[in-house]
Amino acid sequence: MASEPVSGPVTDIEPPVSEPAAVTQMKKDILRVLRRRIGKDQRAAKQHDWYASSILTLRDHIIDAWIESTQRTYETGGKRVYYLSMEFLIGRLLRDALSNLGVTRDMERALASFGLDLAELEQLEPDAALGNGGLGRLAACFMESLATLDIPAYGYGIRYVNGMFRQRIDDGWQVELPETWLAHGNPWEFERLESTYRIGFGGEVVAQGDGVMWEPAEEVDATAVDTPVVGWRGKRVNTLRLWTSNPIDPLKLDAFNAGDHFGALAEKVRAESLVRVLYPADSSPAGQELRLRQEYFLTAASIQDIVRRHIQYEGDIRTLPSKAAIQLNDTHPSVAVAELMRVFVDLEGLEFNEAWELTKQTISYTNHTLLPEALETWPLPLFERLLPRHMQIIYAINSRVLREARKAGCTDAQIAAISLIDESGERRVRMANLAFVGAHSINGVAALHTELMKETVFADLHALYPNRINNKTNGVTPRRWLQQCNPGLTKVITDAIGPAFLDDAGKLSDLNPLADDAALGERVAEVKRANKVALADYIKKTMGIRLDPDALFDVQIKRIHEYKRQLLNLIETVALYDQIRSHPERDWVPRVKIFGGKAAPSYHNAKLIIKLANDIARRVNSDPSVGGLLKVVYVPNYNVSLAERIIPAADLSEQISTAGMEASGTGNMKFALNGALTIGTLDGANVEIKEHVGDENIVIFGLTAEEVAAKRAAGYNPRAIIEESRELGQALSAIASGVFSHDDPHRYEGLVNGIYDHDWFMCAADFDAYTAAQREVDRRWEDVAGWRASAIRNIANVGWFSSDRTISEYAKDIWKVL
Ligand code: GPQ
Repeated sequence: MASEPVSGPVTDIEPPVSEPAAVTQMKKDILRVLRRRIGKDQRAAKQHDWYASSILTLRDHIIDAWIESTQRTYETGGKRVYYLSMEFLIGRLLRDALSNLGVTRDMERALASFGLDLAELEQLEPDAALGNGGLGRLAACFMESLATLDIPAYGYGIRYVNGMFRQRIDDGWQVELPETWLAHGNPWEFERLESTYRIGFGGEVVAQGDGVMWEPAEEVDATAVDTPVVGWRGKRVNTLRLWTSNPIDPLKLDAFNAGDHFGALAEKVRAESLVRVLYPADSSPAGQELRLRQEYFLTAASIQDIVRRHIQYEGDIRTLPSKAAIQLNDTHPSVAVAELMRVFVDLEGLEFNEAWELTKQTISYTNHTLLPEALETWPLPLFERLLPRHMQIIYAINSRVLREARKAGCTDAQIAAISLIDESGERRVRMANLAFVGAHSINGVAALHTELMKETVFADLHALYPNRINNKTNGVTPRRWLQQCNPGLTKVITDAIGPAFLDDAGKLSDLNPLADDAALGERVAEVKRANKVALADYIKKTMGIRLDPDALFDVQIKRIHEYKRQLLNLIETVALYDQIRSHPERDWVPRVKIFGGKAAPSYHNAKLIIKLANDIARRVNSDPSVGGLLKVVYVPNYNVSLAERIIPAADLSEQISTAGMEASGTGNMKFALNGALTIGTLDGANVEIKEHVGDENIVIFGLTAEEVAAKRAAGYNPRAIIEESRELGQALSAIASGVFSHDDPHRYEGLVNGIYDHDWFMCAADFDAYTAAQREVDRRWEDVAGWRASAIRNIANVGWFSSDRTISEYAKDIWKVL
């Protein structure tokens, strides 16, 4: 559809006889919205006007259920869940809302009657990319499952004006551009000026009566902007409440009148900079003052909102834990522990001891990484300058905790590890320890990760408080990650086992008895092929690369991080390229290696890995001697919407992190749900995926977490391993000597030397096992019926990884709301 006026009758929307009443109504509604709210008639409307009208029409459907849901919670006095997260990686909402309300078909038909294609309009919606990767996407899946399970919940986050950057690949290098997702307004959101709270920074603590009071030096206003979150079948609509910041005094008129036009606006600029951009560092703390300000801004606004709501309806702050469960998504909002204490003690006048018990009962914390460099700490002087009262409270909590530790017989070394203050160098506040001591529940995100939490980062805290750590294996919403992104497969499954799995993903297991059914295998394969053709078309159109849809689509899409080992995959790709050229007579399985992902702008090696992937792609794709047996594609600007295109088209899912380093992974679940086989290490949730799908339906390789740790302890020598493995040595020297980088032959020397010298992520140690596993994949692929049966067994057995299951565990064990 071009952006041209739609021809045909303008006002005549008399329904054809066969048209359902809902469609007729939808058509009327869209036209009314187009006229009244967009200010256009059918002749003048452009694509974007139709898109906005469709969303606003749908939004009207949602509002009634939203108000009803909120009302119901007030009336029943139910406990609410508050999910505090610096990231919500939502993606597009139109298809999600249509599908969950069950009106996709109606909307399609209504739009078709105006000559419009819903699928095209959907492409106009920008991704809401208020997150980096797994952690933010998990929060989005959780919001959807909370609504689906009819649990009253608020997500609290920040309305970043610029979310995750847009990635362009220029000559193979990543270039970061600001993503302006709000440029055309956001039809989903509602600004709530009445929910505005003052947030302070800096200043000093002064005596007041018996106690003290914080007098901040600077203040900004936090205003709520709400987005409805529709659950499956529209049962409940919850609220995602994102905070935006406003200056208290937007224009200093005296300064302006005195000619200082910039100074007059300084406060506005300062307030706006707070929510300007999402920090693009994944699994590594930004360490900058603005980030701490953002964290406090989110936390303080949310806590005020929670407390205000509680006092308004319950009257007594002491009953907060029975009406509110606050979940901290990683340590980013963990200053909530000190903030809630400040509210209880300084503002509500409670005793410290009582406040402390209430705080712990209200708060719980999820840990998402064990990487020591990823654990957030703040320099004490910075923390104290920005949040002087919170610093005092943290000291008070610390002295209490350390007294308990002393009483329990902890050694000095244990006490040093438990302390909220890291005294080993420049003194720093440890946010993970603060979250741990201030929470009644600390959970990991996969079984292995949770066990490692107990043994490593939290060993001493766990010994002191042995009942707090628990596991909640991650999940993904099957609505977005099966039904919406893969309607073809959804239809095939429904035809095979009926629709019950739509309401309970566990029922996908009804596919198990049919796994070897040739007819079903055929249909699943047809859908997969159609998805691969669609992806190939997209790649042809956007990148000019032609792909063979009958080749094995081998996909690694995720943030670029050394521990995720895209480099291992690339080295194996080079080795395979070499093998194909040396032995063209062999029966190679045609492969397409698809990569995608963003690197943190300051992460040098990650950016170099992107360049390497692109250098390899250029060389391999233009080499006629591989004869189309190998293609390498780096898809630019990987995001939620691209994941929705790529995952349904994947045959093989690469989950190859160094064992012990990926807390869970959630992409692994999405791929399996869409019938891809996994090649992976025994890391994160891969371990549990293997248990669910069965050893024959997954390809596991490499060192275990235990072996990795033992090897490190024993003194790992990658050079010796490389000398033993001809293939690895050859691939590494090809990369290091500039075979893929004629324009700058030394480009990858440093990267390759890192593998020879320390190889922290053990690419060398796992290389031979990985190549062997890849050849095992080839063998399985050649057994067409066997592969199809495996794909079906993957789909059948990963229903457990639905975020509905995860959320119901949180609800029962941690929040006590089910
Ligand atoms: N994760 Cl700490 C992120 O995406 N960002 C982060 O800053 C941290 C963790 C991921 C983690 O790496 C994955 O293994 C998990 O599956 C994901 O969080 C959700 O738990």
